[in-house]
Amino acid sequence: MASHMKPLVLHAHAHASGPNPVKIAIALEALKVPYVVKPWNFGDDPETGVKGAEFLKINENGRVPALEDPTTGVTAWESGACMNYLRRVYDPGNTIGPPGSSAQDLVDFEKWEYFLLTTLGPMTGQLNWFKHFNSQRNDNAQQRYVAQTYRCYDVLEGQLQKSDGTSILPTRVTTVDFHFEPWVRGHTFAGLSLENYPMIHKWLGLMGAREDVQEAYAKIRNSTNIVKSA
Ligand SMILES: N[C@@H](CCC(=O)N[C@@H](CS)C(=O)NCC(=O)O)C(=O)O
Repeated sequence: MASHMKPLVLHAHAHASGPNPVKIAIALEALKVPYVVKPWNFGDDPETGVKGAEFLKINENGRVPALEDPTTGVTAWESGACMNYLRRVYDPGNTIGPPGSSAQDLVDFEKWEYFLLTTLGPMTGQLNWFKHFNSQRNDNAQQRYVAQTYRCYDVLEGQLQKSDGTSILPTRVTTVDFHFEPWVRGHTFAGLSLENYPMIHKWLGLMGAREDVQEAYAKIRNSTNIVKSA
């Protein structure tokens, strides 16, 4: 990357517990794009909270990730939009985008991206909510989201068989893998097991061994410029 470019600002959660900012950090690491992580608390503290006035100026939806690029003046939020911005602007050689260029290749890329964004991610998110955060115990809701998340794992397991567990789209790792990585890595927090998912287990091991993945987690975990705790 050009040495004169200003680092991008990745807005993330202060305690690195949310999966969505991690995806974007992995892509930034993979592309060797300079960035800093700005951590925010959950909640509505006006200065430090994702639902507070300062952060709502960046993302009116009050969620992380958000991504600011001082070189181009672009602000993005929604991890899918952040990811595709990075691909368009910082991956001219298409090293982490669709592995092929046919109409089918492009649809394949998008369908797995959307499957994570609309289905596996939200089902796991709801499971985490009912398991860890809902003020009332609701076994019925929890069971539904366990079943739905495992159903997504079934689908992912089948897809990974095509590459013998090396990448979600056959032939190479793409941003689709980056989208799935933190959600699947969080399976233990969600109370799920990979015992019946050998391909997912293998893929997660390979992803976790990558330098860009390790750096992404470390950088978000070590981000400290938060003003105060909520
Ligand atoms: N669809 C959004 C989801 C973003 C999201 O839910 N982020 C979580 C952290 S992983 C968050 O900011 N939660 C704080 C809140 O809901 O107040 C995306 O893909 O970026």
